[in-house]
Amino acid sequence: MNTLSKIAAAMALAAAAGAQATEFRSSDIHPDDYPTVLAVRHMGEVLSKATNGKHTIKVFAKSALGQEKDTIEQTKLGALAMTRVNVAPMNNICPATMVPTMPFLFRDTAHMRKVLDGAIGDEILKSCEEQGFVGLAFYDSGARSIYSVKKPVKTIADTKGMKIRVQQSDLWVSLMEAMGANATPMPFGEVYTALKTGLVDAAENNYPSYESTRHFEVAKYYNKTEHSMAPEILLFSKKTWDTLTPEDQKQIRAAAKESVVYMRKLWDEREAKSLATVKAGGAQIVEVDTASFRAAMKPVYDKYLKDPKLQDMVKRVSETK
Ligand code: GTR
Repeated sequence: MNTLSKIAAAMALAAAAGAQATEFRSSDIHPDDYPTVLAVRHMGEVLSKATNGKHTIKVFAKSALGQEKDTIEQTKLGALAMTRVNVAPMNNICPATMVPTMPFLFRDTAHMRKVLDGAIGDEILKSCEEQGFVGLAFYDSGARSIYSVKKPVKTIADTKGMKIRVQQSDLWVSLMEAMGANATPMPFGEVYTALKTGLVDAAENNYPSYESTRHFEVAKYYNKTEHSMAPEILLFSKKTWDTLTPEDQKQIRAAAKESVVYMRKLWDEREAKSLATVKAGGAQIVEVDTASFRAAMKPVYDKYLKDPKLQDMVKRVSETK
């Protein structure tokens, strides 16, 4: 074969590879009916339709492929194409994800959505690329509040000395320390037993997670601290991404964006449904003096926002109307 025909043969092979159908594997720790799982499945349908079945997504729910830290690692290596996680386990890896995690940053859901849908959201997603992740989208995760086993939390005096489970992120440890609590970082899947055996006195999450994990059965007081609106993030492996054509990448991004709209509707419905379920299951919803918590958060901002770029980002978030 002469050089030209060798090149032609190689190009034909590459084209055939590009046209090959690919099933992207994606992971989630939540059960099959959870909004994040349904959203990525929906994204798969949109993508399959847009690519005439060339690309599909298979979602492995219920931690089938591991806890969030494990699946992040697999995604970085390219062993897994996608993972849907909270921004918290990305805080130590991709510093800009700390911004939307910051305590009492967003005024409300509308503010959070506006920021994450706009330029700031894009900047944060893009910043994970250096670490090996293509950030595709943010999903809602509502507001996180502390739920406790033995006593309610009404002001910051009540969290003093409390052992509270947090996600695996240094920022989260400091956040709890600012409340006077002792933070215990651990994977999501271990929290039920930790609450039940007294390893921790409390944990914190949104209504849907409090409900789906049945944590409300062991920790009856759901105290509305609403201290963070740390969103979910959908990550694609940069290693896998770089093997795709620009057209495929475009379709994947578009399908991810579409799934955000779908997810929000599911999320709003699920929050209401979960609240009703936990109340019926005996949970007490406790009103909290959130100002006392808010006033104690300065050390967290000072410690984690030393980088002027992140400080500026926080400023722009506050200025977003
Ligand atoms: C949930 C979130 C999960 C995980 C979990 C946790 O709200 O959807 O991704 O972060 O909280 O607390 O570990």
